Amino acid sequence: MNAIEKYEFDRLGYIIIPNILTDAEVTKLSAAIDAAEEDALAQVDRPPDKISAYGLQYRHNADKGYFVSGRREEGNTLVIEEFFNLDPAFDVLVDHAPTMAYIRQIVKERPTINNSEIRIRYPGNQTGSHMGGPVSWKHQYAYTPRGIDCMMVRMVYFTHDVGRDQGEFCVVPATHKSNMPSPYEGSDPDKEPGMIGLPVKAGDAILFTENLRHGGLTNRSRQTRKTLHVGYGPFWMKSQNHSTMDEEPYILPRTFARFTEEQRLLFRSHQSLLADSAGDD
Ligand SMILES: O=C(O)CCC(=O)C(=O)O
Repeated sequence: MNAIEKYEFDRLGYIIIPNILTDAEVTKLSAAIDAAEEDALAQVDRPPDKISAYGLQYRHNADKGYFVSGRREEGNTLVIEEFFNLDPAFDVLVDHAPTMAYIRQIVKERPTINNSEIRIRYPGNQTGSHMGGPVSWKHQYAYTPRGIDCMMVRMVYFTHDVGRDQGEFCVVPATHKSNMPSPYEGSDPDKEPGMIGLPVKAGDAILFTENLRHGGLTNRSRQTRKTLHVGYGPFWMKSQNHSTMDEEPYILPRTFARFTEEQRLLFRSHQSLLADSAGDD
């Protein structure tokens, strides 16, 4: 993270990072997302296995180790959580050196991955505005004697271009520093004053603090928008996926087995480290 990126992240609450993925990574991840979508669509007509605290209905594929909500239809989103279990093609994003160079600068305690979702937004879909201003301790942005000192942050990776009216990820810049919640009625990001869409190219990523007000503008195109979202926070923060909220990281033994020690550490919470050291006695 160079001095300009640091300044802009502090000032605005997000930065766009061009070309953080190589062309080869984009091709491989894009194919893996398409395969994950087809796999998940086969689950969505079953009765739900789990209902989140927000009322989202999830189907659990226990064999492949993911949870899916939503369905493929105009105006809807398919969200596949815990996608690292699904396909080794996604392993490249675990301990991804260019990503970690950013994360280590803004999460000051040992960072772990607390959220992983494939977000597939069909034409007509939008993501309602949320966050900004005073938020839960889990999402706070702070500047302390250690510098930028975030709780949860997220990296959104793009494997295809997202231009104007194609369901851009959107933000109200600088609301991570606001002292008040948004006073505007509703959560329609298309109508919210100050909300701006962020067009990007394949291979780019957007890094933002969860304290920032954000969402997704309506996808007015015929292109389905597909993105990979990976959340980070201090090691003692538990899962922030809606399907496994505040539980220990949900990584299948076979996923863990193929990881390097550095990759494993990104899923080792405080509790699992304590359990490991108890086992050493
Ligand atoms: O990409 C979007 O449509 C919104 C994503 C979002 O809200 C998030 O990653 O927290």
